[in-house]
Amino acid sequence: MIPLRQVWPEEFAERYRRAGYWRGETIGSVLRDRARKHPERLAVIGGEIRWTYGELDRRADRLASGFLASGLSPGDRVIVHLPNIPEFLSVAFGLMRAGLAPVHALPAHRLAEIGHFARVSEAAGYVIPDIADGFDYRTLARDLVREVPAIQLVAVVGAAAEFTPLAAIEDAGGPALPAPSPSEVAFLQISGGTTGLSKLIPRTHDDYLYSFAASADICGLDEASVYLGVLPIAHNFPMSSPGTLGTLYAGGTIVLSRSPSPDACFSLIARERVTIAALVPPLALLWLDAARTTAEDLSSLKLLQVGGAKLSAEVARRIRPTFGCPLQQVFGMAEGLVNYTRPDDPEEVIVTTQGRPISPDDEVLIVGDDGRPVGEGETGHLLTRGPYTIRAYHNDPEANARSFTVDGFYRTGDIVRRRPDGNLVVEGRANDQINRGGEKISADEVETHLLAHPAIFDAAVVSVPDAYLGERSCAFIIPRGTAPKPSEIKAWIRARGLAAYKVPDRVLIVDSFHATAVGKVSRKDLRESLRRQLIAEDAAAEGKGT
Ligand code: OOB
Repeated sequence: MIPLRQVWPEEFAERYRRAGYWRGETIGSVLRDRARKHPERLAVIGGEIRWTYGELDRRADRLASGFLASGLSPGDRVIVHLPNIPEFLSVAFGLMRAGLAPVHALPAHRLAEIGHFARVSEAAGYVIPDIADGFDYRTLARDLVREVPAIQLVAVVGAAAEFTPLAAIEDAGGPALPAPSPSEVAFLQISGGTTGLSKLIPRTHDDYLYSFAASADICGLDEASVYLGVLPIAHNFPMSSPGTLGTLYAGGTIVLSRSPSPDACFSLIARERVTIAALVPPLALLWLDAARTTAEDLSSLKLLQVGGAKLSAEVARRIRPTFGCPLQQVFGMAEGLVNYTRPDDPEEVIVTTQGRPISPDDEVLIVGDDGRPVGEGETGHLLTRGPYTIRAYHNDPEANARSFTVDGFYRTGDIVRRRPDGNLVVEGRANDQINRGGEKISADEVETHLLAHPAIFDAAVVSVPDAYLGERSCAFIIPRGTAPKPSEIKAWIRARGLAAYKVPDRVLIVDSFHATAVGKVSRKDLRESLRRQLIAEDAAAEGKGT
């Protein structure tokens, strides 16, 4: 088994320790400490469940012992594939306390993605709900264990069928817990995926704890804070920016919503007096619309965060007047660097920028295509290095060679400029990642699955601007023989076991790629050319009123 590692050169590690960023504590110890201080305070609310700090802490301990008693050993990886339920937290803390590394999959992921995570992480366990959002995760587990026999434990929240009920693991008892080291990898996050499949991101206790603790400070969280988990809490944004972990760090209360809809969330905000919530831009639009006519009392909100994709200034401007609290733009990545506008920034900064880094030791480098730093205020590629930005992906030497400079800077793939006041403005992306309302799609990955279709000769997946999602995906298909229907092509992608958000929104059957596009030396140029052509054609069609 390839060990999990995330190592900074000693001079950096020393600097981060000396500055007090890395405190030599584990994520599990944060919960332990808060549970000792205020065991009776509410830690997490979800559905019918209301767990105090003491209760969450006890459940995490029991699960930690139980996982080890079930045959897993410290160092093993366990894919956590849970929706926004309190058990997500007891499982994640339980695994980390046992020295087992959670691999945080998103609820939308299906067999193609989960199988990939399982293989690359060499996972030994898989934790699922029975049924969530109408999908039976046990069928996915059956397919997974057939494909990846190394999975020895499938734990189910709810009706377990032939698998192991989580409740049984919690009651199993087990050995004394190991003491994970703060510089060890605590868990694996999933990258958005640029060239091909998602990479796995090993995060250490030291680096991650710093990122959510500092985020909690920046967002002014304290014991009175009530955080609404709207986006899937496995994602880095709602997990650590400041998210669920930042809330526990501050001693606040987490409220979990199973649905991001304004109906469900507004009544939770009113009932639990929610103070902070994190959204992606399309959700912010929905919430803005619904807030105009809602009967619910939203006056407890103190901060509304929006991130994951670019928020337009027009929409940003409407947040404060509508919700009566400041907007916070959040521009981050699972690999590390997170930028925030600060709650007391001038409105112009909040509305038109994506904020500035968490840490004084976040190094931000903006370079041109030639790799040299651009002039002050000019647009270029964002590279970054810092106390919570990784130096390497797990077990992927090629991606590492591509994604990191020899000096250890992470190439974010984002095109940005920095204003004189230090705030960053995101101008676009350099590579072929489609950002569909915060959900990231690799054009490469979808093309690979399209090309596996017997009636597809060639395929190119591009992003097209979309008023609601920011970007949508469009697949250009050159058929082999009789062209399949667009609906068949979409069904094909689903049947390949890909997450639904990766199904192309639009499928265009073409005889050949446009004259201007053929002969392009790279796929990247081909996609860009097709994208421009499509945008021009759509604009022309709109002009004609069709
Ligand atoms: C967050 O993390 P990921 O890993 O799903 O995606 C990272 C990418 C960034 O490289 C950038 O391309 C895009 O998502 N992005 C934004 C953005 N926030 C993220 N693009 C424009 N404006 C923004 N505000 O998405 C993530 C992780 C932690 C906190 C917030 C978001």
